[in-house]
Amino acid sequence: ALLLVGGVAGTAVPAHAAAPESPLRTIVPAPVQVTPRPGADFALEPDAKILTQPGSAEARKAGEHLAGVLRPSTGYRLPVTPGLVGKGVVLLLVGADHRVGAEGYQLDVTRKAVFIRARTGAGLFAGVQTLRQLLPARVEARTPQPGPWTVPGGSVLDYPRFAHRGAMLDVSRHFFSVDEVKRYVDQIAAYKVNRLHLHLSDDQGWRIEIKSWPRLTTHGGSTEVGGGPGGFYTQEQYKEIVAYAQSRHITVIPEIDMPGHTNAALSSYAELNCDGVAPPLYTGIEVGFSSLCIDKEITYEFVDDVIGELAAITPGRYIHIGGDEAHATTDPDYQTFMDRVLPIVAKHGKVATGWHEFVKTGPDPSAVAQFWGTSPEAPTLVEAAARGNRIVLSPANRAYLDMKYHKDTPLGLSWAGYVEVRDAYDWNPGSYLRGVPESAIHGVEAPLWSETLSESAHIEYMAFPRLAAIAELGWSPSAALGWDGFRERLAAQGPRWRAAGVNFYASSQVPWQ
Ligand code: TNX
Repeated sequence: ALLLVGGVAGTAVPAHAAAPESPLRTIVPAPVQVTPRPGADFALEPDAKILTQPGSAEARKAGEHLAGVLRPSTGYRLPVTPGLVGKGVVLLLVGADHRVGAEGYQLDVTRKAVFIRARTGAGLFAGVQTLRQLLPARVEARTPQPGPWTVPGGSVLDYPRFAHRGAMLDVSRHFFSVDEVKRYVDQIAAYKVNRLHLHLSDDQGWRIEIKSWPRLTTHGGSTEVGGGPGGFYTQEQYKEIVAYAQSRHITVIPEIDMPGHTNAALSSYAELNCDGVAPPLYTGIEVGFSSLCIDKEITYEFVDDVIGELAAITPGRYIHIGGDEAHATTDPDYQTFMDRVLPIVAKHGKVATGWHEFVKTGPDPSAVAQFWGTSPEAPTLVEAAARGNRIVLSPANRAYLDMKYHKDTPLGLSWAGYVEVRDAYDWNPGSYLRGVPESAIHGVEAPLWSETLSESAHIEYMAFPRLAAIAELGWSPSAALGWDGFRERLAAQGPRWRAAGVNFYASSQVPWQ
């Protein structure tokens, strides 16, 4: 069977050689290489099996995930069993081209079977996401749909351009439940996003249980923007989110925003304030008014406890320390603060990442800076890149999912302008920052701030379709990018989102199917 797979690779021809309506042409993010093979369509039938590499728990997990997607809509049994040969979908951890690396895959569709080969579970999972998009859109429905379930004949060779393909969710301005976060995890995983940055603290709410400082959540988590009840994750619930994301090959990056954006903490503990007086809870949307007390030793005991507890329940290597909009902290104080806090992150075995302001303090080269500016002229980032720091790009006028699409968008903000789908898509992360080489770019991330958003339908309206645009910039090779192609590929996602019940914004820039 393996020889057969190797033998059907065929001559690489571009995706547009496929029939105009073929889903091979509309995969998002665009794959590295697509080779249509007319006449070799595969039909998934009621007795199909999902065969996984014998002895591989990772292949089995990818198989179970695929079965979980396919069973509700097809109504088929789709047993997941170890094996290499049979009618159905075969997931293999042998025989993949070395180019697929740690997250890529090869997918081969023949008349007898669909083969997905990778070198890791993450690669198989990515291949499974592509296979979903090769099936009819109604496969995304959660109730039984009519067949046939045809996959177009051909091959895909695919792997990511950047290591970091992130989505950020602000659970502080409005709290989102564990189930709401999981729903978003599933939606972003379909576009090969591999990082979920959770903005866990801000002026309006502290959302993660810290056992040594319990009032952070009992008091600091008790409200949100607009005065609603807020909420927080217990450490067990946080671990549940982390594990759920991990099962989708997404690493959680938790953020504790400091030294600004800390009113919820300052309100919870009077001793964290320079004047010893706890301010009231805050439910507005102004920024830049709060600061931890830089000169008090208890500030660093607090940070040590918080980072320590968070590091212990976070398997990923990064902790995000915020650092943005510290307008209530003087420059020398900001420097003092970062000089104390960055070693605390390292002491707990983690690598620091933060909003780009913090690189002006000269962190060690392992630190990753998240750029959120609106101008490609950013001297402090040129210097940081020259010192060896890597950069995640989230330019607000491109990648901010909370910006309105246009003046009448009912949700969102507009301080960075309106961000239509084309604005979100039409830029090149490799050459965006003047004087920063592509080798310094760790990846891209789409932040979703929640001042105006309080439920999943709001998240979806702002994230889709723009999240798919940022995901493609993070994954696809620059040769595959281009607005004209993207809007066609995006158009094919519409029926998928409708079938899945995703409340997307049907931009007039896209010729929706
Ligand atoms: C700026 S971007 C902020 C956030 C706001 C966001 C709203 C950044 C690092 N800070 O505090 O929520 O704008 O778009």
